Amino acid sequence: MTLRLGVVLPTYNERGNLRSMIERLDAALAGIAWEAIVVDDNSPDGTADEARSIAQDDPRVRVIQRIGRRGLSSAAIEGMCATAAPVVAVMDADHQHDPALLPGMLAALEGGAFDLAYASRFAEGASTEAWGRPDRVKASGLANRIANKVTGVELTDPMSGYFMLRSQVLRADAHRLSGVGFKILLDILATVDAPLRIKEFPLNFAARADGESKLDRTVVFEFLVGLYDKWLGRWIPTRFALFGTIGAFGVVVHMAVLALVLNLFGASFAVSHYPKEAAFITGQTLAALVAMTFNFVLNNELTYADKRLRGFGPVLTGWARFLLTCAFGLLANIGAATALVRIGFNPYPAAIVGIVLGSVWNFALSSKFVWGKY
Ligand SMILES: Nc1nc2c(ncn2[C@@H]2O[C@H](COP(=O)(O)OP(=O)(O)O)[C@@H](O)[C@H]2O)c(=O)[nH]1
Ligand SMILES: [Mg+2]
Repeated sequence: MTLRLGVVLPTYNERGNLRSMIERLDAALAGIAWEAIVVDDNSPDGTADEARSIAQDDPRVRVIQRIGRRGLSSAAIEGMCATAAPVVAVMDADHQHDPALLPGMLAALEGGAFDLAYASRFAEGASTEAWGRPDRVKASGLANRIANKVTGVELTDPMSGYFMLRSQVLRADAHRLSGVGFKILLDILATVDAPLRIKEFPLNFAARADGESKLDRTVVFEFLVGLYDKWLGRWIPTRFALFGTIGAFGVVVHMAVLALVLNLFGASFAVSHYPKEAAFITGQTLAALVAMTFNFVLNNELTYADKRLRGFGPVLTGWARFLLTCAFGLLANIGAATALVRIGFNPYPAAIVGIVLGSVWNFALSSKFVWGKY
């Protein structure tokens, strides 16, 4: 039997869902030669081991275990490139996507009338009741409306994570996909130039079987980041843009804390010999600490959401490393700006150069030293 369909299952902590998921694929795809590719980002719950254990008895199941990487989109892309099947599908491993739709989707593609089939949570006849998450339904609805505006493709659910297309179409443009975030279908729609003939399948979106959602908190944020990455990311890398934006907010925080200290405690320093300086030094130090902590927390939550430090120990170490990085960044900033002023630059542009240099330094170093592997 010639292989007809590859099913990519990106997983993160789905150990408890995997075996029954493969059983359901087997039942739904009776009579079709298929394989499943589990792309696991080294889940701490041992999902990859579970996948290998299933694969020992069922060689149609294959495993890609990625080390030190996170991300649904890039996992899906790598899985889709790893199959020899002419048609490839991507679906969640948590039973929210009904495998019974697969044969119909495959028939639509193999019949030649369509290039892409996908399951919509919001099409006529679909439902999201069983999901039990009205908040997520709302967020997805909003994101879908924006997505339709910017891609110009009118779909009821471009944010769907359940779709199928010819592997060749995917591979032809795989190098141009952004691979950031989790909206892989949207990424494909916005990237592939050839007009795609799309068939929609209404989906009864189920509740997740076992475990918890990885994407709950960040849906709308990740969506916006994905859009940015698609349109501006090639000029200013997405992470740096986030880092810089948070840094700018950090400056505001710094000024607020400084003003607070000067206003509240400025007077009580009047007894000392150098009243103004003492208040200022205290305020400036406190403000810098608060601003750096603010930046650290926000970068940990947003810029590096995929590598987020968790737990008391790792967060504390990360925070200390971030402060250290910023201290060196400040030296680079002041050093460069001073050097420019010495050779006759106007102080303000010199200050800007210093700030940019310090930020690049902070970004480069913290990405390795705080959130990377050092
Ligand atoms: N490889 C990989 N899979 C992921 C990642 N995040 C989520 N997934 C998987 O992608 C699918 C959808 O994620 P889920 O948390 O259920 O998101 P939700 O359905 O939007 O709440 C599930 O099979 C997850 O295990 C990731 O960073 N890497
Ligand atoms: Mg899910």
